[in-house]
Amino acid sequence: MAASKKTESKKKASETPKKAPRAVAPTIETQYTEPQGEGGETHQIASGNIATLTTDQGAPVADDQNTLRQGARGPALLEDPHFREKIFHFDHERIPERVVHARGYGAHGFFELTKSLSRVTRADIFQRVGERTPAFVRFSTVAGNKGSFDLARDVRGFAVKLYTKEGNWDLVGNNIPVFFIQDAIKFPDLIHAAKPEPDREFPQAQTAHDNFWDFISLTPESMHMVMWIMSDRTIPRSFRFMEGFGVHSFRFLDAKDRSTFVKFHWKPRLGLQSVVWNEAVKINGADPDFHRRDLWDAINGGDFPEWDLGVQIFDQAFADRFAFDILDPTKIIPEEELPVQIVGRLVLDRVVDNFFAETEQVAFCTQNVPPGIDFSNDPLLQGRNFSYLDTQLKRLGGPNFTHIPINAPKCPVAHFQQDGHMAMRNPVGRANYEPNSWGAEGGPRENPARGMRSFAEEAEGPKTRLRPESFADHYSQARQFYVSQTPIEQKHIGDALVFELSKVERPDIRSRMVSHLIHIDGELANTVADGLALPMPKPAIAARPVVADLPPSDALSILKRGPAGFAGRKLGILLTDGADAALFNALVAAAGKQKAVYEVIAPKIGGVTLSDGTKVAAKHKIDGGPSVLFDAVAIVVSSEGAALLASDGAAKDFVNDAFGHCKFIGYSPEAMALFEKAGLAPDLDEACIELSSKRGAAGFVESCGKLRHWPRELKVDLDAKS
Ligand code: HDE
Repeated sequence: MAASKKTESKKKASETPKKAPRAVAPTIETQYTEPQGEGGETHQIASGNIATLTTDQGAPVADDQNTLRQGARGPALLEDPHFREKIFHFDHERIPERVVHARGYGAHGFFELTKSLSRVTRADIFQRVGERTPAFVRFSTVAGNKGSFDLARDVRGFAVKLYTKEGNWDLVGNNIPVFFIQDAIKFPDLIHAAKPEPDREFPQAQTAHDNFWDFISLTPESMHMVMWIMSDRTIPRSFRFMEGFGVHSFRFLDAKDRSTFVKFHWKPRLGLQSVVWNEAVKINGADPDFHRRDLWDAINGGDFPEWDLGVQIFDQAFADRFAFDILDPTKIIPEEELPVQIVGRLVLDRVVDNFFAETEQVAFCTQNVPPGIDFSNDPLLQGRNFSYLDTQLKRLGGPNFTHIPINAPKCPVAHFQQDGHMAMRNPVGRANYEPNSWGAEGGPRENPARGMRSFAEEAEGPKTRLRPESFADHYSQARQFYVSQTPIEQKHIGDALVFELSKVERPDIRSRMVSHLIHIDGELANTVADGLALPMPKPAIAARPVVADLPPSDALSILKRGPAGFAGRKLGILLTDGADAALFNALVAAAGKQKAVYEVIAPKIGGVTLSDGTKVAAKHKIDGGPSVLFDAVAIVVSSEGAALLASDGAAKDFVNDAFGHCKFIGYSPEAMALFEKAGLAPDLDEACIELSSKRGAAGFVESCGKLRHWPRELKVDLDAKS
């Protein structure tokens, strides 16, 4: 009470000069500390080079702490323009989140052409080797809302905006090369089924529920995609270690409008990597922002993520003889059958300045293609071309979203569209129509030579709602994907199916799903039925006989496309007071040599004092830095430190999780006391490496490049044992 009276008297004293808005002269030193309530906070007043706070209209603001009141304890006055405007703006801060792909993270960079494609396309971006085109990329999950966690089991969006000299090209792809459905008309059903169930609004950001599997098990065309989403592709270690795909067949058009088909691929230079499911679940608790933090840290640390752009180019003759319809988005063209040619690289080298302005407001539209790139008749792509423009109108509130800097082309824009909400780019001059006779002042004119032209594809036939026969094989490529995986990857697919279907309440849905798996792989169907304790159902009716002998494709496996070393990965070093300084230094040097990063975890955030007296600051306290946040861990402790950790639940979880997730573990001999208490000592294997010398540290970090010691999983997992 006393304090508020004090505030009241201060306000009274300053009432007179406040009658008119008063700019605080920026050169006058006016910083003061005065009690503003119980807490007596400090407020900074404009001075020196600190700018003066203003309203949206530019009027300087004198007091940003108190609304205008009738007497210090009286009612607020509606006339207070600053309060009114501030709250008004706040109340309207959010725009509708994306109906899908709401959670995402973006960064800037460039595309550089390494091989000219001028033979097959006149697209300007593909003409001159060495030329760079500015790019913005947004990665996303599909099902979760904007605030959901990063390690949801989900498809990742991989949307690339290329600001070419002939207009923006949006290649709006995913980290999986096929999709659930063949026709855009089923998209709302698919997404409704995947999103939280409408009555209860859960579960968030996951497909492990009845509605999703009900829809999927009634949609055989999804089976190829089911194999991909149940693989570790949907729990990537980071955006930096995943592939991207344009999915659909597109067309390239050359200078004479001759067409070749093309499929686009992004291949990460650092190799593919995913986490394991139990780890994903724990990462979501430990750091729900794991993927966005990873991208932010890597770019800010100068370790710019990089992808090669690959193209599969083919003609109509190839399309005619290929075993599947190249318009069917549930099919791939295996790389072994049609090699991927690398034609450029994409580098992300700048984080955003403002998340909302750039990542939230970026608007991708599949229909944004420059001259020289054209669409195929893929019915999913055709539906998307309509949908994306439509969604931006809703999300960004009007037709002028290309005036927002992140969406604005970086080449000249000239047309007769005008006005509308928030118009920023307003044409001058008299003519706003065409044709006109105002000559050069009459505005832009069409340009048949440079302009966008479509492929003159012949089309005829009755108007109909028919799915082509050539889209009817739903299992053969699903099987091909499955048999292309390493045994441990196959196990993960089985585990994921058992996990997801165990969350499904209705036994008939579980059973219906297994009835499809029988066509994909008998062993997989057995594993899943057994994991669910379910009698084996009859096989689903297949519209086409399954082609069981499609050759395995190594390109479909994550592990066969893993990294060459530990570069770009993160080592967690758990330290205690008295830990061996030489060993710590050797680990740090070895990590640096491998172009990996490291972070220190310690009992207290203030850090530790090593054996030689040096102090090392910690990045994490043990329970804030569990081992799931690292690709490999080293436990470097003194005897006293080990004894201390052996009594700590979080420290025991740290080593147990690292072990259970098949990570490489380096340790100083003293750490054995912790392993014993954690119950691990008898099980330590060759990927648990004692670090007794400097050379040992270097060898350990090199081994970490293998990322996981998979044989261990078979010993620590009940599903593997049963
Ligand atoms: Fe999308 N999709 N989608 N999609 N999609 C959207 O557009 C849609 C599909 C993809 O980071 C929306 O701006 C339909 C396939 C990505 O901003 C919306 C169909 C693929 C992103 C939309 C599909 C994608 C979206 C929501 C079936 C992989 C995020 C907000 C015909 C090739 C882009 C928005 C970003 C976003 C519609 C299917 C990828 C509603 C109708 C297939 C990466 O317009």
